[in-house]
Formats: sequence, structure tokens, C-alpha cells
Amino acid sequence: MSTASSTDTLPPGLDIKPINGNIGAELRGVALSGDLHPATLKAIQDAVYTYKVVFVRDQHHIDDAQQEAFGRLWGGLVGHPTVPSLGGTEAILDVDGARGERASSWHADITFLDAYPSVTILRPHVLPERGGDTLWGNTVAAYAELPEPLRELADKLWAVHSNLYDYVGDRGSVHKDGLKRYNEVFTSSVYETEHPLVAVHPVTGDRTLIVGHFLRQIIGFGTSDSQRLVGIFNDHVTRPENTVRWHWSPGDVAIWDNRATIHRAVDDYGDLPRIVRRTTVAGEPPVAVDGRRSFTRALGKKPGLAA
Ligand SMILES: O=C(O)CCC(=O)C(=O)O
Ligand SMILES: [Fe+2]
Repeated sequence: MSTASSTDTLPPGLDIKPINGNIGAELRGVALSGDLHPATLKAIQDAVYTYKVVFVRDQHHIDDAQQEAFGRLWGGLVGHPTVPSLGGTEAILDVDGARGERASSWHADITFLDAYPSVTILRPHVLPERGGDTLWGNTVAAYAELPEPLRELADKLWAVHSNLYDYVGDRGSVHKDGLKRYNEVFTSSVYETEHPLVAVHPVTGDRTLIVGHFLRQIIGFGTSDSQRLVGIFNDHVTRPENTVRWHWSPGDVAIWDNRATIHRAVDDYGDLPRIVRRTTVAGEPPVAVDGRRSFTRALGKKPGLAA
């Protein structure tokens, strides 16, 4: 893993422990807030861009307002374009398993928009007694390990991302009703965006794959060729060597680079309650290796739904 940060220049008390060889680190010795010393914020940001997802334990003092205040240190907050923010917050998305919001297929957040979020901050609000872990995969490491001819092909490809995706996927039927209701809100406006398959990360300069469940089709390919090709790239991101799995405890906060990862929750908690709260930071349209930028090419109300 490339190291953008060096542990010898860390502010006193701050400690970064990588979790494995390719993704994830635990940050110790910091109390997150909206009022961090610039050197501390810089060290956290370097850690996120280096390890792609960073976990901070024992942040019991973080409530919705504090989570948003910490998020604002990274740039403007952005809410979800179709799902209302939690009451009383500017941009917190409440993800409630009881409403069918299980987030259990691989995705990066809101890639159906061109300027999709740069960074996501997530904390558990209600945790099940067992299960409900979250996994992240490193899309930079996945690109880097591809055979060169495949990297050259990937560099040239563009894909359509949409919020009108196969939301049931290969999931069981237990939460079908909640999922259906949620999907009606989720797709009340439909977005279609063209992204390069490979973008140059605006902070690290690394090449990264833009994949995940909002990717509908590689442009210029038929459906089955597109699916098989995307499968090859996805498999590199989600193989165990490029992933980290986090088992949540109360007080945890996860911060991830949404432009260098995909993630999913593990839907193994049945009817036990599980709610997580998410804050997303504004991003900018990705840039392909040839300098072209992503763009949202269609946006409309879903037919048959009230405005
Ligand atoms: O529930 C989780 O662990 C992940 C939720 C998620 O994907 C999100 O909030 O973006
Ligand atoms: Fe997500």
C-alpha cells in the first residue's frame, strides 16, 4: 500500500494501526469533533487517503450534530438526492434495517451522480447483538493488480450508472416489502451518469475503478458482455486480499474514501434492529485518464409516480 502519511510526523498521542496489508486502519488517540487542530485533521485525512477506510473507536460523544460538524471539516456536506435527511439534520442519512435499508450489495455512495461524494462518515446508532458487519474493498489496489492489457482496456471504458438499479439483486425475500417501499423513494427521480471505468483520484493521483451496484452497463457493450467484463473488475476489488471487514461496537466511527473503495453491509441480523447514520462530503465529477470528465446525462421523474 502506498503511504501518503508518515507515522513519524503524527501529532502527539495519535496512533495509526493498519488492519491488514491492503486496506483499513484503526486510528487511536483522537476525539473527533468539528474543532480539530489542523495538524490532527491533516493526519486523519492522510490516513483515510492512504488506508482508504479508517476506524475510530470510543467516540461516544459523537451525536448527529457533532458528526455533521466533523464532516464539514472535509468540505460541504451533501444529502441524498432522493432520500430525505434525518429530521433536524442538514445531511444525515438514517439507514434502518427494519425499513429494508440493508445496503447489502457492493457500491460506492451515490455514483449515479457525476459529482458523487468524496468521503463518507458512518456511525452505528443501534447495533444488533450479532451480525451486521460492514466490508470495504480497495478499488485502487484492484486496478493496480490487473494484468497490463486489462488495465489498458479499462482505461478506455465508460459506463452508465443509475439509481434505477437491480435493488433486489441476489438477496433473499425476507425484507422484500420494506425494500420495495424504500426503492420507490430512492428512484422517485431517476439519474443517469456516464463515468469512466478508471478515474484519476483528485487527491492521491492514483488510478481507481468506479464500480459497484449503480453501474448498469459498459457503454458500447451488450448486456451480457458488459456484465461479464464488470464481473472481472469487481472480483478484483472484492477478493479477500483487497477487503476489510469491520465488526461494529457502540462509539465506533468509520471514515472512508468513497472514490477509492466500494462497500457493503452484511445482512445476517434477521429481524434484530440495526440503524447506522451516514454523512457524505461533496465531491467533484471524476476525471478519466485522458482528462475527460463524468457527466449526468439524464434526469427525470420516474413515470407513474407523484412529484
Ligand atoms: O449499513 C452499512 O453498514 C453500510 C450502509 C451504507 O452503505 C451507507 O450508509 O452508505
Ligand atoms: Fe453505502
